[in-house]
Amino acid sequence: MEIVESSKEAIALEQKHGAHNYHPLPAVLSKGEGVFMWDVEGKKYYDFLSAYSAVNQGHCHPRIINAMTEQAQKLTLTSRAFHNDMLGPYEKYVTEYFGFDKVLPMNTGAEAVETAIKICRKWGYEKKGVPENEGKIIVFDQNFHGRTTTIISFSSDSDARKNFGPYTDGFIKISYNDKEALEEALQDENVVGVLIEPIQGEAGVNVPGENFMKAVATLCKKYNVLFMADEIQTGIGRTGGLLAVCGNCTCEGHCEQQATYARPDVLILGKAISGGVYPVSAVLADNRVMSVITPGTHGSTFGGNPVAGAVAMAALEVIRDEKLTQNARELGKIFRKRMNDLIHKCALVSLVRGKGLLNAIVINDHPSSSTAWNICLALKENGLLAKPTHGNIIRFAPPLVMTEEQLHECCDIIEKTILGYSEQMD
Ligand code: IF1
Repeated sequence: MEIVESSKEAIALEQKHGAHNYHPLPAVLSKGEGVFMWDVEGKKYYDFLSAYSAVNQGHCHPRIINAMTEQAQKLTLTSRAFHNDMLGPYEKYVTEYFGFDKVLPMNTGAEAVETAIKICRKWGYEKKGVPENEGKIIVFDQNFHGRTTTIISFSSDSDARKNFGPYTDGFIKISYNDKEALEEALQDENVVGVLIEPIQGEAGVNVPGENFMKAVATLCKKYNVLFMADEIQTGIGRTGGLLAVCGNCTCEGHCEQQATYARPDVLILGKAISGGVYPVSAVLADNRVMSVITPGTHGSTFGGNPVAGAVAMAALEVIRDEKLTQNARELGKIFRKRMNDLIHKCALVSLVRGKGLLNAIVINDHPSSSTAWNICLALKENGLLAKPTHGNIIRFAPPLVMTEEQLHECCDIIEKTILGYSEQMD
C-alpha cells in the first residue's frame, strides 16, 4: 500500500485514479481527534464542518472506536439471512432512545431516505387506500436528501439532477416554509407523505419559521399522510435538540413534550448516529406504518450489521452522557452572537443564521463570486476548516464536543480572517 509523503502527492493520486465528483478544499487530512484534524505535513486545524454533521461526537471518540474495534474482532457481518446477538439489543436501544415502535436499519442516508419513500408509498396503497402507483410525496424547493436516481428526480439542483434521467415520478415540489402551499398540495387525495428537512442544510442552513414543523405535523395528521422528517444532518443533537423537530425543548434527551415536539410518522437518521465512525442509517416508525414491511419486501446486505449496532449505541450514549445537545444549544447562541458582532464590524458578512451548532454566514458578494471559497482558503491557512455550501454561503458546523474557549478561539480566527480579507478587497 502506497504511503503518501506529502499532501501534494495525495492530491495527485486522487486526480489520476479517482472520479472527479468533488472539488475539495486543498487540505489532506491524516489524523483526527476531537475538534481537531491534522494534515499530512502536521498542520493542525479546527474542524468546522464535522464531515457535514456526521462527526458530532468529535473525531475518533474513544468510546465509539472501542465499541467498533471490540465488535469487529468478534463478528462483523452475518447478513439478515440469520439472526445475531447485536441486532435485537440495538433495535431495542434505538427505538426507545427516539420513542418509536420499530426501526429498519440501513447504512447510508440516501438508502434510509429511499427506504422511507418505499414504506410511505406501500402504506399509502395498503393502509390509506390510494390507488396503486398513484401515490405522491410532497417535497420542497432547495431540498437535499441524497444522490440516488429517485432522490435527485426531485432535486432543485441542476448539477445533482442533469443528465441522470429518466426520473422517478410521483413527487410534488412546493416552496419551503410555506404552510399555505403545503395545505394546498395536500388537497390531492393521492398524497401519501411529506418529506422534509427540519432545517435545509445544503440550501445554506435555511431555518423555517418556529412553528412550521408543528404545522407540517398537524396538516399531515389532518389529511392522513405520513410526515417524514429527514434528520440525517439536523438530528443527534446538532441543532440544540436531540432532533430538530423537538423544537425549543430544553430536555436532555427525548421526550414527548407535545408543546414543541413535531413528532414525525417516519424519522430518518444517518451521519452522527454513528459519530462518523461507520456508515449507519435508520428509519423509525410505529407499527401502524412499519407493518407494511414484510419478509422479502426490503433489505440490505450490511443493514443492521453487528458493528453498526455496537457503534451506533456507543455514539448515542456519548450524545446523552456528555450532554452534547445542551452544549450545541449554548455554544450556538454564543457563535451567532459573535458572528452578529462581526457583521457590525464588516460589510463583507451580511447575515448569520442557524440553530444550535448548525450555522451559516452569508457573504455579501454575488453567489457566483469566488469570495466565499477564497475566505475558506484563508480560514484554512489560519487553521480552521470550513467549506461554502452554495456560492456565497459558508456553513459552520463544529463537533458538538467543542468547549466555549475553543469556540471563542475559532470565532477569533473567523473574525481575523474575514476582516483581513475585507481589507485586502478594499
Ligand atoms: C454529498 C450535501 C450536506 C443530507 C440529508 C440525506 C443525505 C444527506 C439532509 C444523504 C447527505 C451530505 C452528502 C454529501 C455532502 C453532504 C451534504 F452537501 F450534499 F447536501 F450535508 F448538506 N439527507 N449530505 O445532508 O446521506 O447518502 O450522503 O449518507 O453527497 O456531497 P448520505
